[in-house]
Amino acid sequence: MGNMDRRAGGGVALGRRAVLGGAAAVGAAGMLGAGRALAAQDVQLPFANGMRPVAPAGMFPGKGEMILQRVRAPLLETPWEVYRKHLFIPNDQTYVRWHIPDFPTSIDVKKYRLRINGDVAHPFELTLDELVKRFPAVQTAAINQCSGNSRGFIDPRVPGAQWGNGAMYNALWTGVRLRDLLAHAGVKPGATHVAFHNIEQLIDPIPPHALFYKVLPLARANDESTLVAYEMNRSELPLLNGFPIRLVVPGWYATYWVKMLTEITVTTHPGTGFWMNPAYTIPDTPNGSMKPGETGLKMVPINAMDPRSFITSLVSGETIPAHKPSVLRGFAFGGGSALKSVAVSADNGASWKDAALGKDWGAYGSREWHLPFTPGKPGPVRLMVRASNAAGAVQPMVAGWNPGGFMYNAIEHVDVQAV
Ligand SMILES: Nc1nc2c(c(=O)[nH]1)N[C@H]1C(S)=C(S)[C@@H](COP(=O)(O)O)O[C@H]1N2
Ligand SMILES: [Mo]
Repeated sequence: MGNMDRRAGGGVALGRRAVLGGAAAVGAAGMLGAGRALAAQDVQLPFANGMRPVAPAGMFPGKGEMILQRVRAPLLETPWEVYRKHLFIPNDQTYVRWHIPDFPTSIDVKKYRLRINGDVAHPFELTLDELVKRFPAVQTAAINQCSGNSRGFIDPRVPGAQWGNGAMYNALWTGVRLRDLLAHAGVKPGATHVAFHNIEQLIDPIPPHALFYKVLPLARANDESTLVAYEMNRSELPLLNGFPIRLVVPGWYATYWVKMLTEITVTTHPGTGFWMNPAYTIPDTPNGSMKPGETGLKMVPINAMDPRSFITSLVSGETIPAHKPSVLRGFAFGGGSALKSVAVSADNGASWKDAALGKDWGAYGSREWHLPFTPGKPGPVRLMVRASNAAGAVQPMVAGWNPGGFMYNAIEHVDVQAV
């Protein structure tokens, strides 16, 4: 146990307090909203059949007001207003996505174990306290984005959660490097993949083929950015976002970010479970894009994200004074590689102006942008925003299409009126 005495720095005091602070106990009935009236309030997501109820603060444990996509298993969307106010999304308003209806509504942190096994020389297991104390703590900003974020905008529409843009959040993650855990176990030569299991399998008679487990290529698991995280925005993880520990795979879609992680198994197998294949696969084409109805394409597991950018200082329908200087603002991220540039067009994409970028939180986090803008003559103005990343990906005018409705990243716009 080479790391036995090593104490991690900075975030760990918080981590220990959070992890040792006791069980996150929640009544099952309260959690699932049974017997609680929904709010009288609705919100209209900007697509056909986009009307959704708003879940009031407290309907779900640890969560404020959220757009209610589904009660069980919970699908909760972050209201757009939240992104207008925060670059790091507060823990009580980060979106929530579970696949399997029965997952624990309380966690006994004393009994919780993380096992590392499979094709390794020294399988081992850790209590949460050991995980925090024995391995160095790392902090990184990263976007958690559902593969199906913005699915409601995909044309032609496809089945699945009809999210608006609220199935993403930028957060500061604290945890240990997965590769430190793997190195400690000693990965055997010939291993190619790492499988991640979670607590759901322990509590429910789920048929094995339906278990939610995910598999990463060994190289991605060993990337220095991949973490087993125990804090989000310097607090313990909200129960619904994976308390007490989850996988964080910066730059890759959140389907790999296994919550309530219990077991890490090194293997020679890419994984056959439903949630690896056929679910969460994309055509092996640029941007995972194909024509509706096209056949014969090779399907591969979804992987790195594409760049996206948003305007937050204005929303469609607002009026702005003509001829008066103002500053446009928003946020952007690069996806699988660092954000390179953000540009704005006020003439339907004929010309673009580069925006200034705010603080760089690292390749995988969100970044603010701003650009001075003076509307010309009175009348309608469409403002578009477009991001590009270090790998050369640029947001397209029209989103790609695939049957899963994944990877939507078209150029966003707001329609305002200069008066
Ligand atoms: N244990 C577990 N982990 C999971 C899932 C799940 O259903 N169970 N869903 C995955 C998917 S598809 C997404 S989009 C993210 C959502 O993370 P969040 O709930 O923190 O937003 O969790 C991932 N990790
Ligand atoms: Mo997802």
